[in-house]
Amino acid sequence: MLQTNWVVRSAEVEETLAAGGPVVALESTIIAHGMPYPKNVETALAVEQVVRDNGAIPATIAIINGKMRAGLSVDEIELLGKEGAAVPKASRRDLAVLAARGSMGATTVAGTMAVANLAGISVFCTGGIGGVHRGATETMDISADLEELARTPVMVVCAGAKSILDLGLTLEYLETQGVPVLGYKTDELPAFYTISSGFGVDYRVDDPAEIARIFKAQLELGSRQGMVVGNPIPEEFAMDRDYIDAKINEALAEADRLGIKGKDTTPFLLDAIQKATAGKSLEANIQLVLNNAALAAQIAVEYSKLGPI
Ligand code: PSU
Ligand code: MN
Repeated sequence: MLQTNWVVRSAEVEETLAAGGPVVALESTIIAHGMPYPKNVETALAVEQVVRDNGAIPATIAIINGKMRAGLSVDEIELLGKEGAAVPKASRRDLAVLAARGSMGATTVAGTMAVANLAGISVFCTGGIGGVHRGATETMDISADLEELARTPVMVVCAGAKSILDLGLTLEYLETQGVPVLGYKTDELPAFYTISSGFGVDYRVDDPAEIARIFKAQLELGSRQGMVVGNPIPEEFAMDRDYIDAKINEALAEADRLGIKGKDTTPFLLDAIQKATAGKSLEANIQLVLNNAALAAQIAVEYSKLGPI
C-alpha cells in the first residue's frame, strides 16, 4: 500500500495545498548537478523568490535523509548546492533506494514529477527537460523524464530542451506517449539557449489561464500524462545559435571520446558547455529559469482558481 509518510511537505506548502492555493514544484538536480556553487544556490533562492513575487508558494523538491521533501529550508538548499555532485542524482528508479537508505538525493525532472505528484502539486518549473539523446538508435539513451511525462499528471514549464538532445526524436517520443507539448507565445519548441529550434510545438497558447484550463481538462478527461509547456528564453538573454551549437557539438564529441555513459552523460555535457562558453551559457541558463518560474507561478495561480478536479 502507498505509504505517504515517505513524503514530507513543508508547513507552508501543506497549508497552501490544503486551502487549494497555488504551489510550484522546483527540481534539485539543477542545483546539485546543473550549475556550479555558489551560483546554483543563489539561483535556487532567486527562483523561489520569483515564484512568490508572482503569487505562488515554491516547493523545492529533494530527498533529505530518505524523505521525499517538498519545500526546503535555505540551509537545505545551501547543503545541496555545496555538496553538488556528491549528492546522488535521483531519477524515478533511484527514489526507493535512496528512501530505504535514508540518503540525500537531488531529483531530476522525472524524480521531481514523481514526488510532486505524491505531494499533490500539479505545476512544476525547471530549466530544460531530458529527452532522446542524439545517437539513441544505437545507445538507447532516452531520459526517464519522457517516461515520467507519459505516466505522471504534472505540468512541466521549461525552456524546451537543449540541443545536446535529438529534439525531433524527443517530440516523436512525446507524441507516441500522448504528452501534449504547448508553446507559450511561440509556435516552436524552444531550444533552451535559443528561442527557436526549427521544430514546431503541438499548440501555441498565449495566456497562462488557458494553459491552466487545458491542464484541468486533461485531468478531467482521465489522462494520466503530464504536459510540457515550452517557454522561450527572453530575447535579450538568448545566445547565438551557431555559437552555442558549435560548443554543444564539441562537448558531445568530448563525451564520446571519454566514453561517458548513462546518468553521467547529461551532467558532463552541461558542465562542458558551461566551461567552453566561459560562463556565458550559465548566465542564459539562470535567466531562462527565472523566466520559467514567473510563468509557472502565473499558471499555478490560474489553476488554483479553477478549483479541485
Ligand atoms: N537539462 C538541462 N539542465 C539540467 C538537466 C537537463 O539543460 O539540469 C537535468 C534535469 O534534472 C533533467 C536531467 O531531468 O538532467 C536529465 O538527466 P538524464 O538525461 O540523465 O535523464
Ligand atoms: Mn540517460
